[in-house]
Amino acid sequence: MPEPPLSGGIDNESAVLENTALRHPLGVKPSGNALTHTTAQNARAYMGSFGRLPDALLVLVLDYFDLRSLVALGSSCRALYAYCSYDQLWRDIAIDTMTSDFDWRGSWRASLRKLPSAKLANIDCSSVFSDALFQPFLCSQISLSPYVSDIPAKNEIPRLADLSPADFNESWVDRPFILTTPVKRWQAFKWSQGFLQDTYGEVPFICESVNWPFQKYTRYMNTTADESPIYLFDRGFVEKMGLQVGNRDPTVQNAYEPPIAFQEDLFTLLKEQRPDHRWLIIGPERSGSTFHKDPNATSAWNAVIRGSKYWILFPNLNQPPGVYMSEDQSEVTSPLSIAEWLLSFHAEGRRTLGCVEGVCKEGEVLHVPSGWWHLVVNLEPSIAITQNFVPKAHLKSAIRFLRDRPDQVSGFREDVKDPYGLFMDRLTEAYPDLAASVATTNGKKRKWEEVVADQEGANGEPRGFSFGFGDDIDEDIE
Ligand SMILES: O=C(O)CCC(=O)C(=O)O
Ligand SMILES: [Fe+2]
Repeated sequence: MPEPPLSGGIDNESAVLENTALRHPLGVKPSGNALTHTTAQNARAYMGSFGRLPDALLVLVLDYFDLRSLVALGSSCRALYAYCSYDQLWRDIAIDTMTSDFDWRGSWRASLRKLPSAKLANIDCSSVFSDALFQPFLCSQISLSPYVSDIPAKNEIPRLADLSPADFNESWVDRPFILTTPVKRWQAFKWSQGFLQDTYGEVPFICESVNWPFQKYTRYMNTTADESPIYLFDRGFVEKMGLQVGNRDPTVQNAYEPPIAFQEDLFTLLKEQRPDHRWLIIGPERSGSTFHKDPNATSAWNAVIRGSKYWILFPNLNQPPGVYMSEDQSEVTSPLSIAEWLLSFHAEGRRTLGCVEGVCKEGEVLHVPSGWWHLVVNLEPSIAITQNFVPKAHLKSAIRFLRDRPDQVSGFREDVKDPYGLFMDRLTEAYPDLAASVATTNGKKRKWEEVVADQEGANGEPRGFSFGFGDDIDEDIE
């Protein structure tokens, strides 16, 4: 009788890995495969004291090693060669020691060793069984299509051809949706990678914790095999690229403007003191953003200029599976990479109440309502612009956030010491009635409170000390 096939997730997959393209570059196999090998066939037996450390702990320990130590330890035996070649360890060192002459050579290890990838030793490690090494490789290779297709009808993000500001405020301000035709105007700008490279090749952009000239980032982006590729996420792109925001002259090519539905934005009252609010986002396939809510209870639009993005969103109070939050909501713990979340929690997420999902294609814009959780993954190399804004319907949420969670307020310049007071002052100047309707007796007396006091009723009773907007749209923020 033939031997029955192995059962079980990754281990089972490993049974067929040897003959498929999904072979770890050094031949490392998932831990479960050790069960079918004798101790003598397991390279771990030759690792000395290091062999006593559990798989994941060994990787954590090696994360403290410097470059020379990794090279030295990696030359001692096959298994330690596999562990010490783990590119994430080299990435951490490279990022900690980044200099302007860092030259990307296809992998972090090749770059730090200043060798072409092909010149690195390629030792057969098929007798090394390690989930800690195999899992990140598997995650860097999984096909995204099973996760982004067959979206249940009830989860589909609505798609609208266009939307007026009035309709947005009336019916859509609390719902994710995709606008399918709003950004033709700014497609006039040549947003190709090649054009950007020729024009801004030497200009540094913020790419997570490194600041790389655009040329260096594109070299990285086009050849990286990282499980979670570094993402270009730059808040100063308008100034760096000399773009014109809101210029409607059709002969001006380097202009873009927010889609009309989103042009009401009460944070514009903060003028040059407003917190960071617009970003250029560029990344390869599989790059993206893990679960988060947008800053300061703002809403956002995200326009895909090149490529496409898969979005999955959950309403404020429906925490996505696999995401944990501290009680005061100041810390979100989502220890999983995007691929790990898709592998482990996507199916459950899809069944969770309130979950919506969809693909935002080139030329389309997605709306993220204030307070919604979202995870985003690029399905192909993508270029996008995102902008955060405060529509009137979410004014209360933004004010409460600034007032009640000062330690979580983000993106303001350091010299803005009291974002809440500043915003209330500006709101009072521009829209005294609106400010009065959201005023509160909390905190010190401020200019806006004086204005409210000036408006006391004929009998001396204070007016305006209520949050009444005639709707309960933001009660969940409390
Ligand atoms: O990766 C993306 O495009 C999403 C960005 C995003 O969620 C954000 O800017 O808050
Ligand atoms: Fe976001």
